[in-house]
Amino acid sequence: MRTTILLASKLIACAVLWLSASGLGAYPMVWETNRFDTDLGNWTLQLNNFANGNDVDWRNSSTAGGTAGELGGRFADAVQVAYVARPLDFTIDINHEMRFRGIITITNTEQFSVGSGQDLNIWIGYFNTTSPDANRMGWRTLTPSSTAPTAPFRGRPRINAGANASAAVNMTQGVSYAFEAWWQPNGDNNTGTFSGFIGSTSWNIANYAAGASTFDAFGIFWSESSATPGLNYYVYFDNLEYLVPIPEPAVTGLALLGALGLGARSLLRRRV
Ligand SMILES: [Ca+2]
Ligand SMILES: [Ca+2]
Repeated sequence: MRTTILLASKLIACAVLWLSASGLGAYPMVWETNRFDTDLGNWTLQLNNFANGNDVDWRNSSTAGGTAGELGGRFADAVQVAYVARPLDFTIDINHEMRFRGIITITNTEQFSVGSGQDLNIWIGYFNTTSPDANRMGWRTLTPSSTAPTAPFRGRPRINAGANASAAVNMTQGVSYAFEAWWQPNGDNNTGTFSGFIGSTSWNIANYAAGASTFDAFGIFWSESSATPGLNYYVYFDNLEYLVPIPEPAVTGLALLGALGLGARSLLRRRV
Protein backbone atom coordinates (compact mmCIF):
# COMPACT_ATOMS: atom_id res chain seq x y z
CA MET A 1 0.00 0.00 0.00
CA ARG A 2 2.80 2.40 0.97
CA THR A 3 4.59 1.60 -2.28
CA THR A 4 1.45 2.40 -4.22
CA ILE A 5 1.17 5.74 -2.46
CA LEU A 6 4.86 6.43 -3.11
CA LEU A 7 4.50 5.59 -6.77
CA ALA A 8 1.40 7.75 -7.05
CA SER A 9 3.17 10.67 -5.37
CA LYS A 10 6.15 10.31 -7.74
CA LEU A 11 3.80 10.28 -10.71
CA ILE A 12 2.12 13.44 -9.46
CA ALA A 13 5.53 15.05 -8.85
CA CYS A 14 6.59 14.24 -12.41
CA ALA A 15 3.31 15.52 -13.80
CA VAL A 16 3.81 18.79 -11.91
CA LEU A 17 7.39 18.99 -13.22
CA TRP A 18 6.16 18.43 -16.74
CA LEU A 19 3.46 21.07 -16.42
CA SER A 20 5.94 23.63 -15.11
CA ALA A 21 8.37 22.78 -17.91
CA SER A 22 5.71 23.27 -20.52
CA GLY A 23 4.78 26.71 -19.20
CA LEU A 24 2.04 28.54 -21.01
CA GLY A 25 2.77 27.17 -24.46
CA ALA A 26 1.63 23.88 -25.84
CA TYR A 27 5.11 22.35 -25.92
CA PRO A 28 8.09 22.36 -23.56
CA MET A 29 11.34 23.72 -24.97
CA VAL A 30 14.73 21.99 -24.68
CA TRP A 31 18.23 23.04 -25.73
CA GLU A 32 19.79 21.70 -28.90
CA THR A 33 23.32 22.32 -30.20
CA ASN A 34 24.70 22.31 -33.73
CA ARG A 35 28.45 22.72 -34.20
CA PHE A 36 28.25 21.69 -37.88
CA ASP A 37 31.12 19.22 -37.38
CA THR A 38 30.64 17.18 -40.55
CA ASP A 39 27.50 18.52 -42.23
CA LEU A 40 24.33 20.54 -41.61
CA GLY A 41 22.92 17.84 -39.32
CA ASN A 42 19.17 18.23 -38.88
CA TRP A 43 19.15 21.64 -40.57
CA THR A 44 17.24 20.22 -43.50
CA LEU A 45 15.28 23.30 -44.60
CA GLN A 46 16.83 25.03 -47.61
CA LEU A 47 15.36 27.58 -50.00
CA ASN A 48 17.15 29.71 -52.58
CA ASN A 49 20.43 29.40 -50.68
CA PHE A 50 22.15 28.60 -54.00
CA ALA A 51 19.98 30.89 -56.13
CA ASN A 52 20.27 34.59 -57.05
CA GLY A 53 24.01 34.73 -56.33
CA ASN A 54 23.73 33.03 -52.92
CA ASP A 55 26.15 30.28 -51.93
CA VAL A 56 25.26 29.39 -48.36
CA ASP A 57 26.03 25.86 -47.17
CA TRP A 58 28.01 23.71 -44.74
CA ARG A 59 31.71 24.42 -45.04
CA ASN A 60 34.74 22.66 -43.63
CA SER A 61 36.21 25.92 -42.37
CA SER A 62 36.47 27.76 -39.05
CA THR A 63 35.96 31.39 -40.03
CA ALA A 64 33.28 31.93 -37.37
CA GLY A 65 35.79 31.04 -34.64
CA GLY A 66 34.69 27.50 -33.76
CA THR A 67 36.22 24.16 -34.65
CA ALA A 68 36.21 23.20 -38.34
CA GLY A 69 32.76 22.79 -39.82
CA GLU A 70 30.36 25.75 -39.94
CA LEU A 71 27.44 27.24 -41.83
CA GLY A 72 28.01 30.16 -44.12
CA GLY A 73 29.25 31.55 -47.40
CA ARG A 74 28.15 34.27 -49.75
CA PHE A 75 24.84 35.98 -49.06
CA ALA A 76 23.40 37.94 -51.97
CA ASP A 77 21.00 40.86 -52.10
CA ALA A 78 17.84 39.33 -53.63
CA VAL A 79 14.10 39.79 -53.27
CA GLN A 80 13.31 36.09 -52.95
CA VAL A 81 13.23 34.67 -49.43
CA ALA A 82 16.14 32.31 -48.76
CA TYR A 83 16.99 30.20 -45.74
CA VAL A 84 18.98 27.33 -44.26
CA ALA A 85 17.27 26.15 -41.10
CA ARG A 86 16.26 23.52 -38.63
CA PRO A 87 12.52 22.80 -38.98
CA LEU A 88 10.71 22.88 -35.64
CA ASP A 89 8.72 19.75 -34.87
CA PHE A 90 5.78 21.99 -33.98
CA THR A 91 4.80 25.52 -34.85
CA ILE A 92 5.08 27.67 -31.75
CA ASP A 93 3.63 31.11 -31.14
CA ILE A 94 5.09 34.28 -29.65
CA ASN A 95 3.95 33.24 -26.16
CA HIS A 96 6.66 30.56 -26.07
CA GLU A 97 10.09 31.22 -24.66
CA MET A 98 12.66 31.40 -27.47
CA ARG A 99 16.39 31.67 -26.89
CA PHE A 100 19.56 31.04 -28.88
CA ARG A 101 23.27 31.82 -28.92
CA GLY A 102 26.32 31.23 -31.07
CA ILE A 103 29.28 32.85 -32.80
CA ILE A 104 29.51 34.78 -36.06
CA THR A 105 32.11 36.36 -38.32
CA ILE A 106 31.35 38.69 -41.24
CA THR A 107 33.73 39.47 -44.11
CA ASN A 108 33.51 41.50 -47.28
CA THR A 109 35.63 39.23 -49.44
CA GLU A 110 34.46 40.83 -52.67
CA GLN A 111 35.26 44.28 -51.31
CA PHE A 112 32.02 45.88 -52.42
CA SER A 113 31.16 49.45 -51.52
CA VAL A 114 27.66 50.16 -50.24
CA GLY A 115 25.86 52.78 -52.25
CA SER A 116 23.15 55.08 -51.00
CA GLY A 117 19.96 53.22 -50.11
CA GLN A 118 21.57 49.80 -50.50
CA ASP A 119 21.20 47.24 -47.76
CA LEU A 120 21.30 43.50 -47.13
CA ASN A 121 20.25 42.03 -43.79
CA ILE A 122 21.08 38.45 -42.79
CA TRP A 123 18.93 37.12 -39.96
CA ILE A 124 19.50 34.45 -37.38
CA GLY A 125 16.61 33.36 -35.20
CA TYR A 126 13.16 31.86 -35.16
CA PHE A 127 10.97 32.55 -38.16
CA ASN A 128 7.99 31.37 -40.14
CA THR A 129 8.92 29.86 -43.49
CA THR A 130 5.64 31.08 -45.00
CA SER A 131 5.98 34.70 -43.92
CA PRO A 132 9.35 35.44 -42.30
CA ASP A 133 9.02 39.24 -42.45
CA ALA A 134 6.01 39.23 -40.12
CA ASN A 135 7.11 36.29 -37.94
CA ARG A 136 10.70 36.53 -36.75
CA MET A 137 12.57 36.74 -33.48
CA GLY A 138 16.32 37.24 -33.43
CA TRP A 139 18.79 39.70 -34.78
CA ARG A 140 20.19 40.71 -38.11
CA THR A 141 23.42 41.82 -39.68
CA LEU A 142 23.39 45.12 -41.55
CA THR A 143 25.64 46.35 -44.32
CA PRO A 144 28.19 49.05 -43.33
CA SER A 145 27.03 52.62 -42.97
CA SER A 146 30.28 53.72 -44.65
CA THR A 147 31.14 53.12 -48.30
CA ALA A 148 34.67 51.89 -47.47
CA PRO A 149 35.05 48.19 -48.38
CA THR A 150 36.79 47.59 -45.06
CA ALA A 151 34.09 49.35 -42.99
CA PRO A 152 32.56 47.39 -40.10
CA PHE A 153 29.27 45.61 -40.60
CA ARG A 154 26.60 46.00 -37.94
CA GLY A 155 24.22 43.89 -35.82
CA ARG A 156 20.79 44.69 -34.45
CA PRO A 157 18.10 42.77 -32.54
CA ARG A 158 14.62 42.71 -33.94
CA ILE A 159 11.36 40.93 -33.34
CA ASN A 160 8.69 40.94 -36.03
CA ALA A 161 8.52 44.55 -37.25
CA GLY A 162 10.33 46.35 -34.44
CA ALA A 163 12.26 46.30 -31.17
CA ASN A 164 15.57 47.66 -32.41
CA ALA A 165 17.76 48.39 -29.40
CA SER A 166 19.22 51.86 -29.87
CA ALA A 167 22.11 52.05 -32.35
CA ALA A 168 23.32 49.07 -34.33
CA VAL A 169 26.44 47.37 -32.91
CA ASN A 170 29.57 47.69 -35.07
CA MET A 171 31.03 44.34 -36.15
CA THR A 172 34.61 44.50 -37.44
CA GLN A 173 35.27 42.34 -40.49
CA GLY A 174 37.04 39.05 -39.76
CA VAL A 175 36.38 39.19 -36.00
CA SER A 176 34.39 36.45 -34.25
CA TYR A 177 31.49 37.77 -32.15
CA ALA A 178 29.43 35.82 -29.61
CA PHE A 179 25.73 36.60 -29.61
CA GLU A 180 22.53 35.68 -27.83
CA ALA A 181 18.86 36.57 -28.12
CA TRP A 182 16.21 35.69 -25.58
CA TRP A 183 12.46 36.20 -25.73
CA GLN A 184 10.63 35.68 -22.42
CA PRO A 185 6.85 36.01 -22.84
CA ASN A 186 4.91 37.77 -20.10
CA GLY A 187 1.96 35.46 -20.51
CA ASP A 188 -0.38 34.74 -23.37
CA ASN A 189 -0.86 38.34 -24.57
CA ASN A 190 1.96 38.57 -27.18
CA THR A 191 4.15 40.74 -24.94
CA GLY A 192 7.43 39.92 -23.24
CA THR A 193 11.04 40.81 -22.50
CA PHE A 194 13.50 40.77 -25.40
CA SER A 195 17.14 40.66 -24.35
CA GLY A 196 20.54 39.47 -25.45
CA PHE A 197 23.92 40.66 -26.64
CA ILE A 198 26.28 40.96 -29.60
CA GLY A 199 29.91 41.00 -28.52
CA SER A 200 30.16 43.30 -25.51
CA THR A 201 26.93 45.20 -26.24
CA SER A 202 23.76 43.96 -24.58
CA TRP A 203 20.14 45.02 -24.74
CA ASN A 204 17.06 44.46 -22.63
CA ILE A 205 13.61 45.55 -23.79
CA ALA A 206 10.89 44.91 -21.21
CA ASN A 207 7.17 44.67 -21.92
CA TYR A 208 7.63 44.75 -25.66
CA ALA A 209 4.41 44.24 -27.62
CA ALA A 210 5.57 41.81 -30.31
CA GLY A 211 2.15 41.12 -31.80
CA ALA A 212 0.64 37.78 -32.70
CA SER A 213 3.11 35.64 -34.63
CA THR A 214 4.11 32.02 -35.18
CA PHE A 215 7.39 30.23 -35.87
CA ASP A 216 8.10 26.93 -37.61
CA ALA A 217 11.89 27.09 -38.06
CA PHE A 218 15.11 28.19 -36.44
CA GLY A 219 18.02 29.22 -38.59
CA ILE A 220 19.49 31.72 -41.02
CA PHE A 221 17.13 33.58 -43.35
CA TRP A 222 17.24 36.60 -45.58
CA SER A 223 15.21 38.53 -48.12
CA GLU A 224 15.17 42.11 -49.31
CA SER A 225 12.34 44.35 -50.47
CA SER A 226 14.78 45.93 -52.93
CA ALA A 227 17.83 44.19 -54.37
CA THR A 228 21.09 45.52 -55.75
CA PRO A 229 22.73 43.03 -58.14
CA GLY A 230 26.31 42.27 -57.05
CA LEU A 231 25.81 43.35 -53.44
CA ASN A 232 27.16 40.29 -51.59
CA TYR A 233 29.00 39.59 -48.39
CA TYR A 234 30.17 36.58 -46.45
CA VAL A 235 28.85 35.44 -43.09
CA TYR A 236 29.77 32.35 -41.06
CA PHE A 237 27.95 30.87 -38.05
CA ASP A 238 29.02 28.15 -35.61
CA ASN A 239 28.42 26.69 -32.13
CA LEU A 240 24.69 27.40 -32.31
CA GLU A 241 22.58 26.54 -29.26
CA TYR A 242 18.83 27.07 -29.40
CA LEU A 243 15.63 26.04 -27.69
CA VAL A 244 13.33 23.76 -29.67
CA PRO A 245 9.85 22.45 -28.82
CA ILE A 246 9.65 18.73 -28.17
CA PRO A 247 6.57 16.56 -28.64
CA GLU A 248 4.30 16.08 -25.66
CA PRO A 249 4.25 12.27 -26.02
CA ALA A 250 8.05 12.23 -25.77
CA VAL A 251 7.95 14.33 -22.62
CA THR A 252 5.09 12.34 -21.11
CA GLY A 253 7.01 9.19 -21.93
CA LEU A 254 10.15 10.55 -20.26
CA ALA A 255 8.14 11.61 -17.20
CA LEU A 256 6.50 8.19 -16.99
CA LEU A 257 9.84 6.43 -17.35
CA GLY A 258 11.23 8.62 -14.60
CA ALA A 259 8.22 7.90 -12.41
CA LEU A 260 8.48 4.18 -13.01
CA GLY A 261 12.19 4.32 -12.24
CA LEU A 262 11.58 6.17 -8.98
CA GLY A 263 8.70 3.86 -8.15
CA ALA A 264 10.83 0.78 -8.78
CA ARG A 265 13.58 2.23 -6.59
CA SER A 266 11.08 2.85 -3.81
CA LEU A 267 9.88 -0.73 -4.15
CA LEU A 268 13.45 -2.08 -3.99
CA ARG A 269 14.23 0.08 -0.98
CA ARG A 270 11.14 -1.24 0.76
CA ARG A 271 12.08 -4.85 0.12
CA VAL A 272 15.63 -4.55 1.49
CA1 LIG B 1 32.11 23.85 -35.94
CA1 LIG C 1 18.79 45.34 -50.52
